[in-house]
Amino acid sequence: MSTTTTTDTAFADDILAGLTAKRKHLSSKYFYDDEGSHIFQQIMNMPEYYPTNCEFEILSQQSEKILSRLNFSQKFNIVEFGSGDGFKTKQLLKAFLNKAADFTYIPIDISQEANDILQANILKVLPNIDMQPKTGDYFDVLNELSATKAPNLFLFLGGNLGNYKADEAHALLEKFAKGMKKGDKMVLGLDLKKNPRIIQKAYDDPHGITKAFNMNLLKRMNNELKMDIALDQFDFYCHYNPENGEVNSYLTSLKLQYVYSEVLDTTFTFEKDEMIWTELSKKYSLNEITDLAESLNFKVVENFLDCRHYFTDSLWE
Ligand code: AVI
Repeated sequence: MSTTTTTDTAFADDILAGLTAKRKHLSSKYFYDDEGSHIFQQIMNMPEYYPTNCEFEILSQQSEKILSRLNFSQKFNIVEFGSGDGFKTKQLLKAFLNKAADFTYIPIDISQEANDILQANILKVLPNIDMQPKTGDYFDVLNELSATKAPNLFLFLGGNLGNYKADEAHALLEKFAKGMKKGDKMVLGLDLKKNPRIIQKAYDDPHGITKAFNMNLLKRMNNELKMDIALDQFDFYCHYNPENGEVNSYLTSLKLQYVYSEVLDTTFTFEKDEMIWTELSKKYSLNEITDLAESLNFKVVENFLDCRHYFTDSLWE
């Protein structure tokens, strides 16, 4: 592993741990290399993948209402974790500016390039916005901000919390909470439980795009860990369980096979039909959201729902 960089080493270590575990797993956080991010854009454009349109509808139609529930009496910060291309957030920012709200928009991303693209996208339509992107770790930036007097509205949109296991989601929100002062608020985008067939179709899509999204991780392993995985010897499987609200996704091995990684200098064995768990996408009920908020000493101010009640932007204080 001597030729890898620091980040690559984390990737290599995690893959090694995941593929040597009794129940093999890979982390969905590694889906998002350039190609994976491109495939995720395609997922968001599929008619079956409803969350994007739902959140777009909420932020286009209800941002003024969100603003009215903030009760900030002075200039405030809008701090966004993982803003992507800003397609949906733009709707909220536009509505806030139309209401002459006085705020600084602070998107945080680990990638300078992502911040540059976002800034160009936002400034194209909202040239007068006060925007101060920060590049770095969420929590370093949170620490910096906790020293400022201005109230903060934190945004964690897109249903990203659903990709964390229950204990990790709790720990993440706890860390957010630590960086918040009294009066600060947070909007959390959360996907809701609904007719199981609708959820199943959003992930087990007929175009094979979600399959490609998962398979891309194998390609990434081939490239970065110098592995010789035959992609056609793996399949994709996912399943929504309405009882616990979990979509679990897997790569499955189509035969007994041995795969060598030059970087890890390890040969991995995959049994026929062995499953490698790749992703959790958790769906919530409104009661679960209240319980989660209360377990962290937050209060749900209001759930802003789309017209079909598929998704919520949940305002917490
Ligand atoms: C980013 N995240 C909220 C998506 C989700 O719905 O869990 C990722 C995704 N995985 C498959 N489709 C979309």
